[in-house]
Amino acid sequence: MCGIVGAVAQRDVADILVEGLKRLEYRGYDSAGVAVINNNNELQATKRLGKVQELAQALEQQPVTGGTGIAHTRWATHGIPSEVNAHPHVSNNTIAVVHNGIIENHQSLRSQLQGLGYEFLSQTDTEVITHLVHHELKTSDTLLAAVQKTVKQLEGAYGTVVMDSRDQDNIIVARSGSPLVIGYGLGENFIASDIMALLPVTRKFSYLEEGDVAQISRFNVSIFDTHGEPVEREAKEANVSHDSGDKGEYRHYMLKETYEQPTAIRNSLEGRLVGGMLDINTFGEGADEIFKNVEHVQIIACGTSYHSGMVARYWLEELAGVSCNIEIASEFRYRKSFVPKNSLLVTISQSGETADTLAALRLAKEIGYQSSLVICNVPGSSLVRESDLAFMTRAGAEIGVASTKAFTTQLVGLLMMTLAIGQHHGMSDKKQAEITQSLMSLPAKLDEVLALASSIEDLAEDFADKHHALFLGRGDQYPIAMEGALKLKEISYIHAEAYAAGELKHGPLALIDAEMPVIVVAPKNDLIEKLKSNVEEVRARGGLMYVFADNDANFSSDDTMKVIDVPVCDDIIAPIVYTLPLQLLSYYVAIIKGTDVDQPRNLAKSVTVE
Ligand code: HGA
Repeated sequence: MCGIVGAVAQRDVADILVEGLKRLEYRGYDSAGVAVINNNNELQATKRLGKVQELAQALEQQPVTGGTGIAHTRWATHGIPSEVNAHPHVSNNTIAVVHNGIIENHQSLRSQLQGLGYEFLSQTDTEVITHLVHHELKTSDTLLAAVQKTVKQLEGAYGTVVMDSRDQDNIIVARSGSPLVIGYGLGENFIASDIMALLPVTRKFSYLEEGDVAQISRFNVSIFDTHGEPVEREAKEANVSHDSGDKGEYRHYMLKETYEQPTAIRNSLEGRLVGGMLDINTFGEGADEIFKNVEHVQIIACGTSYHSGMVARYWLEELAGVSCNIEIASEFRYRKSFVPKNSLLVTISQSGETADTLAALRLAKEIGYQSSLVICNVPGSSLVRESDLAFMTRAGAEIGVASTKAFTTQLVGLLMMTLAIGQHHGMSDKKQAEITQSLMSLPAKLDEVLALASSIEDLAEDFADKHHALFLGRGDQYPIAMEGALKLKEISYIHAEAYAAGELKHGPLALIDAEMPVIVVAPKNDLIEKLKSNVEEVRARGGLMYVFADNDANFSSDDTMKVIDVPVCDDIIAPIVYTLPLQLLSYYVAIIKGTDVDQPRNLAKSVTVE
């Protein structure tokens, strides 16, 4: 959350900064700002409420010039979205700061600084950094030293970039809890919260580690660790395409990313199932040894990733015969939990920077988890660097805030992990072959599902005037019902709940009437007769149902039920197959409701704050 870009160059950087912000807008979009130092050593700061486009227009009308600058797109935590609260924040017309994270001791620092005569203009926690740097500079030789002293006083999380209008040659950056990546150019260097922002200007990147402070100038980058000792952070070439942030022919990123799922899954499978055999190196060095010793799996995730983890629990226990628990990261990290013997901690995160999940991984290491594995879409991210093993989902850049291809490729990774663990726990050759074949059949199957788009679009009309919806599923389709409900909430703002269908009679049946559409995920499987009884319970109470089912499940449309015919598929991959129609349903409902599909209100991607 919150996107940061900074540059020290020999050319004007405003356009680079704004382009970077556009590429980071998925991280926050309630306001945006830029500050650039001009040739007279003056700060030119422009901020706008709303999207980066508003800022870009303001800069077109009143351009800023200069080779050193910082920029920010905000997702508010402290203080309402407003121009005053937008970053960069400035102290005494000299020090400008952008920040991602939360300064937890901001109130006491604010009082302290007010006592020293500093006047606060915004309601943000960030502004304390600005004045603190200004204050520390009075007794420091360099901006670097002032920032080093400042960060020692900060509690909480930050990725921050600081510049001083009197010094056009340097910007200072610091990381603790929120990601920052340095981009290396020729006679120019950059900083950003994500490499996406800098792909138009460089391919060479190095990630800052926790506690690092760095001085970035045109020809040099010096990094210091938490003790102030100089350190090297390996620079690597990124092999992501420059255009991966492009919407192409699609109206929204979410639709593009929904349609990319067959390709994303093909990429995710490529080279990993060699001759029908899983290549264990897919998970990294030492995977075989780790999987051999696993007796229990603890999955930790948030949001959509939590739902993929829930599906994995069904797979791990049923297919691999290994016990598995799953917990939301923000709960796990703040309670004392029992660590079963020989437990593997599995985290799931699209960005690899999810603050709660990262904190949970660090805690797990402290409390005795033997090994860790992450399912992640971003190489080099914090979770990848800090885990023993990693499965890279290869979904490609996902820009739509509502996750689509990241989710289904996570499921692919989790199914491969099930296979890998199962191989060490007596999974039969037949079962292994079945899983492998199912996985291989997925891309073509998903192409068939996407062909349902126009009939799902027709269905969406029925939801336009609804305020609530109920999603039902059983077994490994229960988490898919949850994901369907989350998607609908996120982008259409319709209140949606998901229930394991067997729970209906324990409460939610009371809600059923003609105003509460009920969406049922119903592939033909061992639970179909049970699910059909639940469907009858809804019908008997005047409920209207939308049933996603294959032919073999034997549902037929009537006055109270519309059946959407989903292609028949293997049970194992059915959770992945049934995800797509629900994504499409949410998308088309959101279109009818006229919401901002890619950037729904109040949300942001890459949740780097608690
Ligand atoms: N706390 C700061 C930055 C918020 C943030 O990092 N969001 O992701 C603010 O509220 O401006």
